[in-house]
Amino acid sequence: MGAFYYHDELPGTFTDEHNSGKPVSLEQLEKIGVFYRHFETVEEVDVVAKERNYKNRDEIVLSEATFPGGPEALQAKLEVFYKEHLHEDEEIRYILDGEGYFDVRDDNDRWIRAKLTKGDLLILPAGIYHRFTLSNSKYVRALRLFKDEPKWVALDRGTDQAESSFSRTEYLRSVSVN
Ligand code: KMT
Ligand code: NI
Repeated sequence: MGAFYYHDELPGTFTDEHNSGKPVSLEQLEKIGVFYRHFETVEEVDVVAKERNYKNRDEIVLSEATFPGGPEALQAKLEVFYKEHLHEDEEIRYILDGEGYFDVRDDNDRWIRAKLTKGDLLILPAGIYHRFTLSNSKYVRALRLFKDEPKWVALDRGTDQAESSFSRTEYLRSVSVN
């Protein structure tokens, strides 16, 4: 089951839990356009994907044992995923096995951490700043669902491309009318 809380913002290894002890409700997440569901089967994921017109998906495995290039290459990949960024399209993540943390910015620019394990599904709206990391168990297998062509492009916070992107403008508009 998903667990949602404010990140403690303390220094240290980013794969640590960083639980501040301040919980976050699903209503709070919805206000910033983030949706959580728990599904036992991929068939249930398929229903959501169909409803929302998703056309593509892939499966990603992040583990020290199987990552091409080994543990160092995995660590480098994790650092990329942990850089604060946005995407131009909404996207769905569904955890098939293992666990991971998605951090999303709330409306006061504070980090909310979503700890996801097997069966958890998260919908991230286009234009929200976020980042991802494995936990200390260093293993996840997940489905990544894309509306159209897989868009791997991550626009890093602080760059003009991110700040002035259509998705960012639209995202800020959508949360301000909530
Ligand atoms: C993202 O959008 O940052 C990711 O897809 C991270 C990896 S998915 C387990
Ligand atoms: Ni991302």
